[in-house]
Amino acid sequence: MVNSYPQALTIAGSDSDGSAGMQADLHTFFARRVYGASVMTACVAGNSYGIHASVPMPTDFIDQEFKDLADDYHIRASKTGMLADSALINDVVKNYQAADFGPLVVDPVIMTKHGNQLLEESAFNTLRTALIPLATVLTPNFFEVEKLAEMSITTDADMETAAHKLQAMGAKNVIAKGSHADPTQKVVKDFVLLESGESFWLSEPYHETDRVNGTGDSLSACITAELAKGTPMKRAIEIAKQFVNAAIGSPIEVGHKFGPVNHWAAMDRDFK
Ligand code: PXL
Repeated sequence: MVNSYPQALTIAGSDSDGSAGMQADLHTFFARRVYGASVMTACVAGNSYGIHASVPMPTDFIDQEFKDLADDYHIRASKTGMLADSALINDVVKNYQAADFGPLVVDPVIMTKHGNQLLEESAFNTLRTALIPLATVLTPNFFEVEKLAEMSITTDADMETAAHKLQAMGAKNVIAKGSHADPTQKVVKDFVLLESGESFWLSEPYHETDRVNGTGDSLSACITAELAKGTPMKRAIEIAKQFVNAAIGSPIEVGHKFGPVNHWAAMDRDFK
């Protein structure tokens, strides 16, 4: 018997230590039982101490990666991760629009948790004007919400205003991720604004651990995997938040400093 699995695509950078980027996306697709394809946009050399080198892929190579998938595969949902610069964003936009790659989850990767810049400052506007309007879902972290909405956030009301600003840029659904900078906080709260105008906060316990590499990648990849299966948007977002919470809550000993999240702990779980 031949089994059939929905196919999803990550358009992202490779992270050599496997903790973030494309590798975290593919782990997540696997854990949610979705077949994962990848368009590699850049290559990053790093480990749990940080990123030490980064090279973008040539755009004609990226064009070929997209063409090969369009010619053969049936991609039901896609996500973007690290896109490095304006030329790369424009190239990804061109290729995404040239074929049917399903709904698009945009994780607007700008900087790692440890301060390595993964998107040139000069590309922020290209991200806003060329990519965000294509986003079925936009998944900025706290820092990216502030950068993209061009405002500082201190209250829940600020976060709600910023999410509406991002939706006004063209993203259909927005999940604006809350801060986890305070080691005494009890929960991490994300604000969700759906295409219908419905909005709500999602809250999960805060875990005090350094093993959180790949959190944002895994959240956006989990939403992508669920959309590939046909899960409704609100449910896809709820599952993703619980998936990431489970992956953070059960650390594994990989790397000596800022280790990866644990996709096994989150695998095949029935989330509420
Ligand atoms: O987690 C953000 C991220 C995305 N993409 C790549 C990365 C990282 C963080 O390290 O290396 C390639």
